Parts: sequence; C-alpha cells; structure tokens
Amino acid sequence: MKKFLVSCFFASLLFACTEKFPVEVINLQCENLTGPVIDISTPRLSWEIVSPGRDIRQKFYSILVSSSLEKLNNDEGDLWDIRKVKSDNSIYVSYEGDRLDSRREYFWKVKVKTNRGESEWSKPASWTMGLTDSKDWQAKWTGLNAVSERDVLTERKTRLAARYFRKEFNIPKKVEKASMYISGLGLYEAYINARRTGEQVLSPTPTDYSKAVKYNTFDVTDQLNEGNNAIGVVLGNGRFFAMRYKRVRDFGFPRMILQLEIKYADGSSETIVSDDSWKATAEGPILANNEFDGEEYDARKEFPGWNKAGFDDSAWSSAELVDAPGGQLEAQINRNIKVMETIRPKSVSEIQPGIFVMDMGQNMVGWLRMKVKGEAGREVKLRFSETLKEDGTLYTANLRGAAATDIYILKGDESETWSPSFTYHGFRFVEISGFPGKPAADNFEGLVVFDEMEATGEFETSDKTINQIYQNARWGIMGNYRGMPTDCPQRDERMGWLGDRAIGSQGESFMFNINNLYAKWLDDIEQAQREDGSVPDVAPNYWSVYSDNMTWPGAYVIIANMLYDQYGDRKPMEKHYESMKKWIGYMQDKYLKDGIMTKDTYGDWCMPPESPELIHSKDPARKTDGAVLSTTFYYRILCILEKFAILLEKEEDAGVFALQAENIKNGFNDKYFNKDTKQYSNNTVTANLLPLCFGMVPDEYKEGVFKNIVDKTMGEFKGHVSTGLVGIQWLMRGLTEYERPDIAYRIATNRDYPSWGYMIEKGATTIWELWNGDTANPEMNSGNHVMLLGDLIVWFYEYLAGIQNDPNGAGFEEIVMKPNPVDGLDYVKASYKSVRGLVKSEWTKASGQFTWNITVPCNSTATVYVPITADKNRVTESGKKASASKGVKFLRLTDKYRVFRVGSGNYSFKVE
Ligand code: RAM
Repeated sequence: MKKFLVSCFFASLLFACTEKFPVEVINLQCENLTGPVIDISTPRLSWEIVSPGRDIRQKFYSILVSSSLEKLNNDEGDLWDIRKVKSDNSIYVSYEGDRLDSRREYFWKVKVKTNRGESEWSKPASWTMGLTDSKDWQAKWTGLNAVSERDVLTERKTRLAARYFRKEFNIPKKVEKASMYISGLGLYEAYINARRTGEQVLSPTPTDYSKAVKYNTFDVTDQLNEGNNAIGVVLGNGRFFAMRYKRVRDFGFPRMILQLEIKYADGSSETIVSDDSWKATAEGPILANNEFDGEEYDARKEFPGWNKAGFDDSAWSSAELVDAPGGQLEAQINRNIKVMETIRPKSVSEIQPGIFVMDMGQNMVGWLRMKVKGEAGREVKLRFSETLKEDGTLYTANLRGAAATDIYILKGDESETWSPSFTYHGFRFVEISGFPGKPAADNFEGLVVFDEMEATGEFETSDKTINQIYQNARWGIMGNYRGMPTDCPQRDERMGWLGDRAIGSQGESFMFNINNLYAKWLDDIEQAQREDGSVPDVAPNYWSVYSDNMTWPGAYVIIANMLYDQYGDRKPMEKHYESMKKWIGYMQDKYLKDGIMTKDTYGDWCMPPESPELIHSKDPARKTDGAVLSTTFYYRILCILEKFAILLEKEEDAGVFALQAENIKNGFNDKYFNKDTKQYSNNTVTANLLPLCFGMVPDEYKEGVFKNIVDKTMGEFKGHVSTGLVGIQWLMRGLTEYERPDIAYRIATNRDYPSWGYMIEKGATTIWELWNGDTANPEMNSGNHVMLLGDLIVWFYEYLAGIQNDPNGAGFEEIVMKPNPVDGLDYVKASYKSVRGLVKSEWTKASGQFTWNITVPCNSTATVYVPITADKNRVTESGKKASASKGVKFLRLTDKYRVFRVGSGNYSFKVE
C-alpha cells in the first residue's frame, strides 16, 4: 500500500493520481458473431470493455481458449493461454493457439487490465468449427433432374415446381449431440420429424455456386427421437435455377447436400447423408416458385406427414446423385435471412366485385401470411405492387417482366394459414381475388424479411422531413438485403449492382452491423472477376455485365476501405488487395490515355433530367462528362490503394500508386480545369465536387471551385440537388466541409422536386430509383432503390450528430465528434454501436443554449468539437469549466468550435 501511494505520488507529478473503476469485458465475438459456426483456422476475437469511469484504456489482455467449458471454468486454456499481453487492441485479435478441429466447440474468455483497473474474467463465450476439411463431407449432392408436367422452361420464362426429399432412419439409443450441415440450392427448408430446423428463410446465402457454396449448421439434438425419425427437405429455385433463361445465369436444377452427424451417449456415432437412398418428388404443393414471379401453392397436393417417420412414399421416386455445383463448400458467416418484423395491413377495399386492394401502409419486402377458409379447389390470387394507378388498381408497369403473383389453392380445411417459401415481393399494395367472401385486414399479416443483422444505430432530429427520410431509407436499405445488397426488390432484376452501394454502404454501417455481409459481397466480387482483371458491375454475376468503368467496379475498393474505417477490419483489404491491383492494372492498360481514364459507362446515373418523363437527361449542359467521373474516381481509388499498400507494408506499391495519383491529378487538371472560371469541365456540380472532395484541386482554387458549386446549386437549381448516383455520394459532406451545412440541410429538407422530401410528398415510404420516379418512363422507376441516398445517411450521423471514425485511425479507436447545429434544427439524437462499444451524441438548442451529451466507449478517445458562436462561447462540462473538468483536455479554438480531447465516458457540455 505504502509502495502504491509513493508511486502514485510520483506519477501525480506527471498526471493526476489514477483513480480506479470497475471494469468489465462483455460482448465477446468471434468473427463479428456471438457463438458462430465457422471453418476459419485462425478466427479473430473481439471484445468490448465497459466501465462507469472515464478515460478507460486497455493496457493488457489475457485470453484463454479451452476444449471444454469445464476446463475454461478452471482457467485451463488447453488450446491457447496467453496472459498479460501488452496491447491496447481489443478487436480482431487473431487466434494463435493449437490446431482447431472440425466439429468441435471451443470456449473462451478474456480479461483486461486497463489504466484504471482490472476486470475479472469475462463470461465464457464459444464458437464451433464446421466441417473444415472437404474430406469431412460424406454426403453426396442429391437432386431430381426430372421436369414435372407443369414446369415451363422457355427462354423468357421459367417455372419449376419445388422438389421434396425425404429420408427415414432409426435412432437406437440415447443421443448426446446431433449436428446437421446443409446446403440446399437455390433455397431450402429442412424439417426433422415435422419440425422446421432453424428460423432462416430464403437460405443459404446466394453466391456464384460454381465458385463457392455456403452451408448452414444446426444443432438438432432436440429434434431427434429414439426410434424412427425422418428428415424432409424442400428445395426452391432461388438464384440457382435461372429465373429467366435469357440473361439470368443458370446453374441447373435444384440440388442439396446434407449431413446429419449423431453422437450417441455411449460414445458411438452415426452419420446420415444425402444420397440416392432418399426419396424425392416434384409433385408436391409448391407448383411453381420463382423470386420474380411468385409462388403457386396447391394445398390439395400437400402430403400430410411427409416429413415424419411412417409416411408412405411409395409413389415418390428415388433421389438422384447429381453433379456438385463446383464451388468450394464453406460455412456461411454472413447471417441468414429471417422474418424480422411483421406488419398489419392498413385497409382493404373492394375496387370491383370480388377484387380487393389491400394497403400495407408501407412499401415492404417479404410476403403475406394469409388466413383463409373456403371450399377445396378455390384459387386465391395475390398480386403485388408498389403503387396504385389513379383508378385504384395496381400499377405494375414498373415490375417489367416480374409477375409478382402468389396463388394459393385451398384444400377446404376448417382454417388454412399460408405463406410462400421461395419467393419475395417488394410491395405496399396487394390485389386479392378469388378470396372466399370478403377478405378483411385481419386475414393478413405482412412478413418483413431481410438478413438478420444487428441494428446498430438510432437517429432522430427535431425535423420531421429528415426523420421520415431516415425511416424511408431504413426500409429501403433493409428491404434490399438478400444475402447481398440488391438494387431493388420488386421487378425482374434484384441484382447486386456495385455502384449503388459505394458510399451508401458507409451510411448503412451506422444502421446495421453489415461487416460480414459486405465482406461476403467482396468475395462475390472477387469470384466474378474475369481472368484478365475486369471486375463486373453486378456481383454475384447472375447478370453478366462487364462494361469496364471506374464508378461501379470501384465500389470493390471503396467498400473494403469502408470495412477498414468503420470496423477496423483489415482482412477484406488484405484478402482482396491482389485482385484490386489486378483490376486497376487492367483498367490502366486498356483505358488510360494521355493521363485520363477514358472509359465510363453510366455517367452520373439518374440525375434529375430536364423533363419529367425522361429517365436520363439528354441535355449536355446537365450531364457530367464520363471521363471526368472515371478520372476522378480513378484518382480516388489510387489514393485508397496507396493507403492499403502502406497498411500492408508494401512500400513499393505505395510509391507507385502515389506517383500514378499525382500524375493523373496533373493530367486531369490540365485537361479539365479552367483557371479563369474555376470550373471543371462543363461546370456541373458533380464535375466540380468530385475533384474538390478527392483533393485534386490546387489549394488556391478550392474556394473558387466551391463557389461554382454553390452558385450552380442555389442559382440554376434553386437550392436543389442536381446530381445523380455518383455526385450524390459526396454532395452533403462536400457542402458541409466547405462551411455550407445550411445548403446541405436545405437539400435534405426540400419537399419539392427534386428531393427525397418530394418523394415523401408523393407518398413514398422508401427511396425511389429516380428523382422523378412519379413521372418517368416505367421501364426504370423502382420505388425501392437506395442508390440516390448517396452520402445522406453518412451526413446524418457524421455531420449532424457528429459521430465519425477519425479518418486517421480505424474502427472508432479515435472518434471525431463534430456536430453541425444548422439553423432550423433544435435537436439531434444519435447513437451508434461501434466495434468498441456505444457512441452517443445528443444535442439540443434551446433559449440560446447549446447542450450536448456524449458517450465515448472504453478504449477509445474522442476529439470533441463543441460548437460556439461569437457571443456564446463559454463551455462547461457537467457544470464545471470544460477545460478544468476531469478527463477533458482543451486542444484549440477555431472560429466555430472549441476543441477538446476526451477519453471514454459520459460527458455533458453546455455552451452559454
Ligand atoms: C439499373 C439499376 C441499378 C443501376 C444500374 C446501372 O439496372 O437500377 O441500380 O446500378 O441500372
């Protein structure tokens, strides 16, 4: 004690004697997941530290990994035992213990020592290894290649009945543990003894099945009985069997691989595998299923008891051994899709005798659950649409070739409840016909489906338009997750377009924990890369679009960068570095001419056109030159690649990228910049904005270039957006960085055309594909696209609330908290669950006083910009002069902010 006091005394000569606080380690994650099944030999472990104290920083960590919970509880880390490792790192610590075996569950815990106290061991967590070796798979790819009578396989249309498979087996003794590994392509539903396995829908996650196939793992111990048992599997088309023969990629008839491993209490084991001993049929109730067209279900064709033991399957044929799809079998670590919410319809009205239109009140993605009672053979038809025509009937022109129709044929039971298995719709309205009697809202429920990812952000302001836009964006974003980010959920497209998600993904990262989903998408992109280096515009490449440009494929690099910045995850950049380099080399060789990246495909896609019915502007004065887009993006991508090369310690590459960037900047400025007018190219907002935001504009011209952006926006466009998908990715941040958050705020709150608020005025509950989505040609006017959000959500969190990962660091280790309290906003409340824990920012402006409560997670520090004005600049924290408050260090004064540095903890600032 005496010794401690003495050292404390000496330490206090340097800084105040360190106060101790309780510290706890929580939220243990392996590969970003709680309790996952993985097949990665060096999984990465992360944890969070919580404490009521301020300025808590990790100094040491200890990790134990054990082969049993018992051992772990006895502090016996028989696989990995590392104690007191001097490190401040609490995320993505690579496992370096003994070899991990297939099928085993591993238990782990963490303990940390911080600058202000030590934690106890955390609660135990675990992960399970999947089948890590291809030899572990004894199961065979099994299918049914026959075409049933109702199947249609023409160029423009495909219709295929679902395939049903069953297998009975006997369990003679007590089961200790049973695990089921399954991949059913395109989609599967599995049952054991009539009970559904897992809650997932539309699974497994979609891939290029010739390159990778994801399997799911379930602990099914509870589903087995002693005696006779049965497994039943239903296969739907998903993205495997082509939804259209023309244009959409086809992988063949549905097939599956399933392995059920049973460990008995007496130590013996047994494995049930998919093979030709199974029985199969395509004559079941799902007559047709197709994500574009819907599902047809004849309840009279159900076979009661088919997924239980004892069913007479003599009419079924033998399942066939089929070719493997070719892709590597891997444990799926991006989450499966699930029914995440249910909503009640708002109204049902009869628009013609026997024809009803139901309004869900929200443009949603998923399907209906219907309760119905009527005579056998009656056909209820459900047609889906996003909007209505003026006469109250469905507007389906924008669905293009997608039939988006479900059909249910009644079996005549007392009460029948049905929802489809292998389709989904993007809809707000449903036309119901054939319903026995009058359907009521009570007969239906809307099941909202998307990838089961943790919601990480909350955002609210005093502005109703902003709040509604945020909600519309949220519905659009979640509705377009389908194991990949899709462009739209309703028409015959639903593809993973790269360009739509470049900066948008950063905004999404505030709302959902998208790390594993986007890491998987980068794999999809890599798998779609051509031998010569070309990266497609769509991945997985169910549509083959290799048009070579910078703005769409560039998302490959931009998203890897987002995963590093937002999550501190180096793996995506490491894993994809070589393919990115190959891609940029390919583009250089083919399209770099005289210092300009010449190739572009889409322009500033979907900018507001000059007349309402147009999809794309024809006016050369409004359109940004393609080479301006591709060259600026090329420059930006070189800068990111240089950053990657530095982080990966590839100095030579870093030098090359830096030099290339410098050259392209000069070439670009020579060709496109007019020093007299301070304009780039034809002076569109996008043409000036991109070089400005990317750092290509010489310092002395920055102001002039920005003035052109302001003049154009406020003059010709009267305070409205004038960009498409490309410019919008930087617009809100660009305006704010150059001190005009008021214009960004105006753009965000406009209610007239073109704006997100205009969409709301016109009844939108999601975000449209086109600014003029209400008047344009229906060929391309989805009501649920997220690409025009650009950097809006990023701006909400980083600039309105002021929660931003410090661009010099990664994963919110250093946080920049810099709100922009624009005139018109009274409050902003936001929270974000970062990889290091909760970050919060809540500010209010009332009676001339600015109050700001913030939370900084343990093991992070924040640079805090407290907004001041000429007459209001006295800053307090928890009632004390801020610079004198504990844990708060004054850094500097700017004309708009008093800047402090704080450690973790809760702070309450006031400016008077
Ligand atoms: C359309 C989609 C998509 C876009 C491409 C270029 O098919 O709307 O969102 O990225 O075009």
